[in-house]
Amino acid sequence: MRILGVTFLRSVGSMEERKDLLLPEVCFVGRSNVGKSSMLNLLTGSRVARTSSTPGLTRRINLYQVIYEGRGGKHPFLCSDFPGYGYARVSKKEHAQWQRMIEAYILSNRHIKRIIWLRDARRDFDALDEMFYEWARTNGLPMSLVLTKVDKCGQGEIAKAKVALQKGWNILDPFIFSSKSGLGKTPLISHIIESVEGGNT
Ligand SMILES: Nc1nc2c(ncn2[C@@H]2O[C@H](COP(=O)(O)OP(=O)(O)O)[C@@H](O)[C@H]2O)c(=O)[nH]1
Ligand SMILES: [Mg+2]
Repeated sequence: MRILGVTFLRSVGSMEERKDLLLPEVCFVGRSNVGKSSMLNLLTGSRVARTSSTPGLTRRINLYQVIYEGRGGKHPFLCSDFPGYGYARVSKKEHAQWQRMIEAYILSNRHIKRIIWLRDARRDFDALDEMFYEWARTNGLPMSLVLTKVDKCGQGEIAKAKVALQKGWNILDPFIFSSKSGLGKTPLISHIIESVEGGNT
């Protein structure tokens, strides 16, 4: 299973603006600055997504077409890079707008095969993470958790983060990932392609 190429398609603010694209979709969501764009670049071996050390700039959902080779040959899927939540300088009102847009997009989108939820391996859950996780769970969304930036962690820290997730949230076996070192790239690509090839839509 491999990824062969990627191209940027468009930025959208609603499902309406993407409904002509009849492709299975995988969403990358998480806090601002957690490493969503870097992950997309690493997984696709490209520099297609803009990464930034200044968080909070993306307001729309960036759609990319990814070509992969799976069991059934070569096919495209959509990868959506979501605007991040939890950016400190965003007002309550702006956050509410973000939430409405994301919720409407996800709930009205029948093409979604998986939501890849990125979290910094070193951070504990806060109110926003909790809200997002509970919302996704309540709506029965197919979601996988990726702990990012593990190049900054020791083995002990990763193990501790896993235990906390299991105890506090009943989340088992998150993916361990680093865009910097490339750790976890192969299993994550396999997981994404398997999600695209299986399940709903
Ligand atoms: N050390 C380390 N830094 C990372 C990693 N992934 C992203 N970053 C850095 O974190 C910042 C935000 O990354 P970006 O991909 O733009 O995050 P996004 O806002 O979620 O799209 C950038 O400065 C990246 O270089 C990682 O795995 N390890
Ligand atoms: Mg980004």
